[in-house]
Amino acid sequence: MIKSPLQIARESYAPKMPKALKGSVKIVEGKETESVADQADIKKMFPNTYGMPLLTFEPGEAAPTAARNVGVILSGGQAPGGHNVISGIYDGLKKLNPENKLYGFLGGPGGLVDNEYVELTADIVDHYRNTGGFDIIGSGRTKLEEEDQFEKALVNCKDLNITALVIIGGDDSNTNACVLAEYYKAKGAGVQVIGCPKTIDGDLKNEMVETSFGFDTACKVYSELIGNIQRDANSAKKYWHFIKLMGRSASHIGLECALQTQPNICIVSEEVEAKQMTLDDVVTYIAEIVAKRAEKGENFGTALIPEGLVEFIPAMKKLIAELNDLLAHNEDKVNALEGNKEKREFVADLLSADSKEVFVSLPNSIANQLMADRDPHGNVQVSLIETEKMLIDMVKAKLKVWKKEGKFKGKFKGQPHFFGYEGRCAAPSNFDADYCYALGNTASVLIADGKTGYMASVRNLTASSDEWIAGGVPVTMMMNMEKRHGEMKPVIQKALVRLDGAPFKKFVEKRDDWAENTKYVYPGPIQYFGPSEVCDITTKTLQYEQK
Ligand code: FBP
Repeated sequence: MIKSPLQIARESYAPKMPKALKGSVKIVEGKETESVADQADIKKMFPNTYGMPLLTFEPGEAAPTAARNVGVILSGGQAPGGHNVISGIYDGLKKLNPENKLYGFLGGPGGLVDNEYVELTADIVDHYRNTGGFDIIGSGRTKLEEEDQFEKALVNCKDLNITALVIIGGDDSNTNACVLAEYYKAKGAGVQVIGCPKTIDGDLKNEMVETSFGFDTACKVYSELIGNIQRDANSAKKYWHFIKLMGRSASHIGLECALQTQPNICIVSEEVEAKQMTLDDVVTYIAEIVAKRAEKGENFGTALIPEGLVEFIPAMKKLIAELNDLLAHNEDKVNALEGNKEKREFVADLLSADSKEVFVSLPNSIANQLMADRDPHGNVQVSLIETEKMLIDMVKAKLKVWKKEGKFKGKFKGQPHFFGYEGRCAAPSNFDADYCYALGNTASVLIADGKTGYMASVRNLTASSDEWIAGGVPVTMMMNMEKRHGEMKPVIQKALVRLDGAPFKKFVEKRDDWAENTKYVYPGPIQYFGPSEVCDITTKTLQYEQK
């Protein structure tokens, strides 16, 4: 590996740890838990892992543990800090017993089923400390959900004498981790399963998991870029920049970046849905701000667009749900058709009247993107839908009409951007480096104590890292029943932006001022060395949520 000077300097950064994880750990059991909803159904499906108590770590005496082998998997989209979770598990295991071994399954959950692995030794782990990416073992989106996969994985674990697995993933992967934990516990397989909350999207959070790792770094990278664009916009004064931001469903990333950079517009999908806005309402809202700024001669601006917007516009949501069912049931027929035009016509005829009207009114490029392949979890791949371009075209068309009517006198030139992949593998901020290392260490303690069906949890994150509270939360506690592929399934409840939450309310207080006036903030790049108030700063979302 050829290392950059920053990578070399950063290798020796020692992540800051919560007090309870610095020495030996005592585990304190809290009260028994219930799932967030649908308790009876979840309890029935997870008889062995339901209702387990919350766990908190305190400094204490640790009993010596026998040597054991552990496996780790990185699942789903990359998120800054994954390598530190692994180094945290590795160091935690070695601290418990130097004979402990860590195996990394390659390419995500698929590696566990296909028995592709590498033993993670100090020689390997040391090169990846405090670096971004998941390239130490790779990641993948294979869904671990079939009994056949669980059995194959068990054979592979037995071969390597692995008695515990750590699955580092988002809500879907942790749901599957819990199903696997239940399955192994039910059959007395002797393999524990522990989850770790990962995703830049920030939508795996609840009372016990304050944020998923990677959100902090990704938002800081995007905010730096947005700030740079805003400075360019304010210098040249000739473009409106439409910036789509990653985050498959929730708008946490967009909202956080808005709080950091104060753009002229930030659309929040959850608000669009709550207000039952149509696509035309969204376009009108944007066009009105463009027109208002133009009256002052400000023919420039920035608009942040969440990646998942199309799925939150009620009519589009209905259309996408129908498309999901319809494409699942007619996959072969659709694939057999030659061109996109034929596919669109075939699909349009199978839709309800309302959805057909919406579908045929969409630009062809967007309709084609909506028909494209789902990911293995059945989700539309919203990062492939060019919403930012669609909105530029639609705003332009509306302003053209308003110009004729004398309602718009300015100029409008749109520049589309999509910030997604460039934020997912950045070198983790101090926050993510520390948080992930603590999560990894926490996982190793849960393993040593024989726990299964738990997610590593590190809380109190706006306090100094010394005061962070580490422990474990039963995954079943986060579950509810949701419809997936036409069937009700137990899944971890996705945390969307709460319109009654402090971050959104803060944004609403300011957004009209930011829309009309130019109040940009330029956050600059993530700082790894320097004053703590710059280097260790947390997201505004966490700051406002924990006030
Ligand atoms: P995870 O939920 O797996 O962390 O993935 C998040 C994400 O970055 C989304 O924001 C985005 O929609 C998606 O991954 C893109 O997926 P892919 O890497 O498969 O293109």
